[in-house]
Amino acid sequence: MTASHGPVGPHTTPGRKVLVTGAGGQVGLDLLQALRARGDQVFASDLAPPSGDAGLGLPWSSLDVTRATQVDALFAELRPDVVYHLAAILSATGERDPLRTYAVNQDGTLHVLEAARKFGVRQVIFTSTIAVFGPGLPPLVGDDVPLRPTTMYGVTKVAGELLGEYYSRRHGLDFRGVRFPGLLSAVLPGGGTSDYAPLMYYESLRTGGYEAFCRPDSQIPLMYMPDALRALVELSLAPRERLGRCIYNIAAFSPTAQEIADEVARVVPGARITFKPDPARQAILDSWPRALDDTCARRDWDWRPAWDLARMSDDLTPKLAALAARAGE
Ligand code: VAH
Repeated sequence: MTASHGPVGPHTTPGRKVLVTGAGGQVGLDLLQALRARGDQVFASDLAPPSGDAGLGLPWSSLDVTRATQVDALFAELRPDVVYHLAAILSATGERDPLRTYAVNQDGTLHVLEAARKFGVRQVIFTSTIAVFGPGLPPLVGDDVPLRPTTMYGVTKVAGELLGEYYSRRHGLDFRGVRFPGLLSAVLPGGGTSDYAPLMYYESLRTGGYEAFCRPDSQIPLMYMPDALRALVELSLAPRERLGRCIYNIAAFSPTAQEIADEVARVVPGARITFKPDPARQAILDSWPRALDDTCARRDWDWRPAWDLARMSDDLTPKLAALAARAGE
């Protein structure tokens, strides 16, 4: 279920007490390992903590972020220095139950920020997304392009960005975040619209092919998980005085779905990838950026992606092959 990407970055400020919300998700499981590898004292939380090896031997707490009393109680008990707030329902799942998505993503973020204020958390790191943008975008989308999302997921992520900035201004909370592209890793995604990209690899390995729910010319920014984890650590450790903003676009590569299919055919010979666009998810994809401008992140905290599509394919394919083999056992 999990993939180890090893230590992240050259930084050495060990001993931070770090709490991760939504730690059982696609980003969380790899982030826990990356934080532990760099010497942080890591505490994980999610609705239902995983059992056995899946919990990585870390201390886990059950946490429903929609319950302010639960969030307060956990923050009071642990008194973390830094909180990585990942708990969220993604775009595709979110459209099936918008009110639950609002409760988890919007109320949940407010509860985390409020608990951070009350219990002396020094820094909150927020995972935002390209889904904060909406239709009518320029070819290259900068940080300050108007935010007009069409999904409840996007709406709540915009609100999360603004709430965090409010807590930063009003209460001096050190709030920082990145807008993630669609992420690929050896942990399968859970209910996103960008899932066609990792599933092209995974289903080709598992079953010999995949019917993608988008058009071949669909194009959104994507990123390999090791870059995403490094961004979360490097942004957290960047000197505050260098940061001109709270939330940053970060980019790696932006292939079309056809280009990903061609790449999958290279690393999984014989893979049969077909396209059958699903109107709802295609409309979401068409409303998102084709490419992100990450100039501000490059300038303020020296962000640079290390992985492109081809290098990612070579690294990811054996990991997903092992996962697919385990799924078939
Ligand atoms: C989703 N993976 O598809 C998420 C995301 C790139 C968008 O944040 O909903």
